[in-house]
Amino acid sequence: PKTQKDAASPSRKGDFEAVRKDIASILDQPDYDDGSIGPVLVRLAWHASGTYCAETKTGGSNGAGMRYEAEGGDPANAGLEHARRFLEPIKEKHPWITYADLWTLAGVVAVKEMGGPDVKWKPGRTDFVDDSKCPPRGRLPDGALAADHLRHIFYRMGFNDQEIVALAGAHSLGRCHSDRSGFEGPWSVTPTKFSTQYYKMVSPEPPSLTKFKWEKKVWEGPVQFKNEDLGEELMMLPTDMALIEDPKFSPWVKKYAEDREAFYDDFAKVFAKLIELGVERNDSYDSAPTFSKEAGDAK
Ligand code: CCH
Repeated sequence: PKTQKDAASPSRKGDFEAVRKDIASILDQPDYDDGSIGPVLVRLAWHASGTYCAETKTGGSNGAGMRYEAEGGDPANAGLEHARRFLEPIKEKHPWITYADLWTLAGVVAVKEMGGPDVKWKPGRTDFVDDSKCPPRGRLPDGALAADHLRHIFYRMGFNDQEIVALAGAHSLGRCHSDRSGFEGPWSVTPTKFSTQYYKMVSPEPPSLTKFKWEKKVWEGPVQFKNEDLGEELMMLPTDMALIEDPKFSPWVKKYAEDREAFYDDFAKVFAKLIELGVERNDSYDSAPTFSKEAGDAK
C-alpha cells in the first residue's frame, strides 16, 4: 500500500494542510474493498462523534476513545480498526496531531476527495489519557431497527429529522461487510464517489433511475433489502427503508434525490456539526490559525 513516505518531509506543528495532503495521498488502496479507504474513514469520523449525548454532554469526537477496548470493542465499531490502522503512518509523521483531530479530519478529507463538499473542520480535540471517559456502548444506531430508533439516537445528539436524512446520504459511499456488521454489500453502484445515488436508490418515486423495488434478501444473515436493476446486487438496511416509509423523513429523501446542491450544502453543514459534538477546546491551543481562514476562529 501507498504510505506517506511518498511525500517525506519534516512535519511542522500545526501544519494541518500537510496532514490533509498526506491523508489524501493514502485514500487510493487498490487491494482494499472498492479501491479506496475513503468510505471507512468517513465512518470512523462518524462513529467517533456519534456517541454524543447532549443532555449529559458525554461522548462525541473528543477523546478518541476507540483506541480503548471499552469503545473500540463496541460491536457497532467492528471493522473501524482498519481505518485507524491506515491512519497510523500519518500520526507517526505528524505526532503533534491528536487522534481525535486526525480521525475527524480524515473523514472531511475523504468526503472532499471523493467528490463531496468542503466541510468546515476545526482542530483542538484532545485525546483521553485512559478509558475512564469512554461513552457507554450502545449509543450508535442499529441498522436492523426503524424510524423511532433513528429519532431516539439522533435526537439525543441534537439533530432533527432533516439532519438525520442529510447524514444518511453518506450511504452512497462504501459497503456493509458480513464480518463487521453482519450485513452485506454496497448501497450504490459508485461506492467511492460522493453523490445523491443513495436517495435515488431508496426513493420509490421519480426521479429514481428506475422504479426500484426492494425485496427482502433471502439468506442466512440479518434482514436487509436487495435490488438488482442496475446489474449488481445493491442493498438497503431496515433503517434506510424507514427513511422512505416515514412521512416526516420521506420528503427530505425526495428533495435530496432531486437537488444535488441542496444535499451537498446540507451535508456539509450537518457533518461539520456532527464532528464538533462533544468538543471542548483548550484555550492554550495555538495551532488553529495556521490551518485556514475558516478554521482561524478556533482558539
Ligand atoms: Fe452507516 N452503516 N449507518 N452512516 N456508514 C454502515 C456503513 C457505513 C448505519 C449502519 C451502517 C450513518 C448512519 C447509519 C457510513 C456512514 C454513515 C454499515 C456497514 C452499517 C450497518 C458496516 C460494515 O459492515 O462495514 C445506521 C443504522 C445508520 C443510522 O442512521 C451516518 C450518519 C454516516 C455518516 C455521515 C459509511 C461511509 C459506511 C461505509 C463504510 C465502509 O466501510 O465502506
